[in-house]
Amino acid sequence: IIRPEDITICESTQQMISKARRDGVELFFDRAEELKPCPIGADSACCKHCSMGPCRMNPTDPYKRVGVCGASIDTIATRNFGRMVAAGTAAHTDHGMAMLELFRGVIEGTITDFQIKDHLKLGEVAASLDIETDGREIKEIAADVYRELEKTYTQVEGEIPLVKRVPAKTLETWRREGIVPRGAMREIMEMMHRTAIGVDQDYENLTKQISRTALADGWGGSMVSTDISDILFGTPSPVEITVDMGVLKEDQVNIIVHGHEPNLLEAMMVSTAAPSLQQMAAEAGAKGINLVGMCCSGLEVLSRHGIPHAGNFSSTEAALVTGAVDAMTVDIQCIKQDLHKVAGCYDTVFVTTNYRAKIEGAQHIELDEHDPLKCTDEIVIKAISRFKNRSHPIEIPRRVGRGVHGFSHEYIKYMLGGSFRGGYEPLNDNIINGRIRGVAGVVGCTNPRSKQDFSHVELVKELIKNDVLVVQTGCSQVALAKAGLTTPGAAALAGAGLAEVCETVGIPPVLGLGSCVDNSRILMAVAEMVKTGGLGESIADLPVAGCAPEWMSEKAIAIGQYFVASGVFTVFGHTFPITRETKFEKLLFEGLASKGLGSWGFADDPYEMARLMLAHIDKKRQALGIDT
Ligand code: NFS
Repeated sequence: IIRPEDITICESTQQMISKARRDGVELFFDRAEELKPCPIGADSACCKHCSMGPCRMNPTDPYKRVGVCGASIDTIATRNFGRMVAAGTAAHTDHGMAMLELFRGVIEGTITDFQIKDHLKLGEVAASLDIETDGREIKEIAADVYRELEKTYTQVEGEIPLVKRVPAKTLETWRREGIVPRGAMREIMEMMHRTAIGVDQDYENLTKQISRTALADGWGGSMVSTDISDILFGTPSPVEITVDMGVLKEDQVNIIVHGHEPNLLEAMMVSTAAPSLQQMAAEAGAKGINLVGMCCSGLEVLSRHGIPHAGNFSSTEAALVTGAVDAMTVDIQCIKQDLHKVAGCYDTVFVTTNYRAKIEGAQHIELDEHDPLKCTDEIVIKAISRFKNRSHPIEIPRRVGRGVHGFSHEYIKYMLGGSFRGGYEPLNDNIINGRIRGVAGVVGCTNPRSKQDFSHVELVKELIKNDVLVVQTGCSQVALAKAGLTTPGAAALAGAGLAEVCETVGIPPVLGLGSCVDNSRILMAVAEMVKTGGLGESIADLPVAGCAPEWMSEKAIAIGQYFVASGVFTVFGHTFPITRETKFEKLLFEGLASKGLGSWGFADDPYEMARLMLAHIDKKRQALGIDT
């Protein structure tokens, strides 16, 4: 039996693993131990796209065999990779579509519980789409923005609207390569078609569609999601937050919201603040109602409103083991089916709220945007009743981390430039003069197959020590927040150059940008860096790199591919879903870069990840002639 400290570096989760063992409750860490991955599947050397198979190749001798239809290892691995990208892109774009639908309801007046909150952002989005704003009503502008952004999904010809934000030379490369997305629905559909039995069997041709599909996520669905969420709920600006399981309160009604779309948590904020429900909680003997987020839902409201965050993907069951959670409510994505079962062990109310994501046997109370409080009020009432009847001993880990988060790319511009000359010049200048060596995005999931948070934290420490400014999203951001690296004081761990910049501006060396769809903010930041000048003409010229050290979701593969296709060197950790020593591997790891795109990298331990990223940053500095 593995010791908790070998499973995770998160002390709260360690403590809850021990408690779960005492309570006889199985967690996903236990199953990860029992269920060993299939080595053929892990190397993507298995094809099950038709009933002549499944055909298993030999990953150690990949060209020895072909499938029954004759499919080569390159065809098989590329098709598998393409379907992961299609699934990941579908997840982000469908999330963006839901935000867009909400926006349409607000504009048409059928949805009244949400409003257009950020007029400034609406104006900026409109301007970036060449929509006239002068002297026009907010609703008129919004309707035009809606119509234009809808094309991200439905357009069948031409280029998706937000490629207008892509630096000219990068876009030129995409056009030359034939990978500019037309519309997300079309790209995902075509990806699924071309990966079916007997269609596209040329790994290079398939890889072009993989890039085109992924770009429909990054510069399409994900970006729409971020923009619309900012317009409806406000663009984040720096806010101090608390994180880790110590944010749960023994004497309060604890409600955790876990998932991805911000509307559930936004509605829950209103319900938990309602005087009548506060009163009901008080009558039940509670000192208040404590609303807490987890995973990306949590990051959306942490950035915008400073709501506390209890932990990342690998801690969702562990939070229930505290016995202190009165209700956990979920919507879509990264919700483990066993949460329902673990919640049951502690009589925690567990509720699914979205028609797209029910769990067998779990209670479902649907969130209807036309009357969102009906759902969230009901959940709060159930949580209060669970509080009143608490029958399990409670053990809440004491740890609480503090940090500053909510760095939108707009805010980075403002903060570095000051109110009179907002812009990316100071960042570029500091990169050119060498105080900052480069910028790295460290993002993505945690995974029970690698020690939780360990690679995220070690990698980021290595990077900042070497004067690399780190930007973050997703579960990775939560890992660093728990580790205390998102405070301005963490500049003490940075190299002298980066520390000087951080101290002058008063920022942490690790900037949290939000949820996984907010990786689009990183795309916007790198686009701004190119447009500001001095660092080359395309994103591929920048001294930047990306990494998802503990990834697990297909969404992460889609994100990785859109960063690569945008020109960023992107390293994935612990496993990579392709067969080594194949032509497809060579294309992803070397070939794409020679076409003017970025490239993939892979490493197993965080120090090697850092070494690869630093080497790439230095190579780019050298090419720019700024390798002082
Ligand atoms: Ni991203 Fe958010 Fe976390 Fe991974 Fe899942 S919560 S969308 S996929 S596990 S970072």
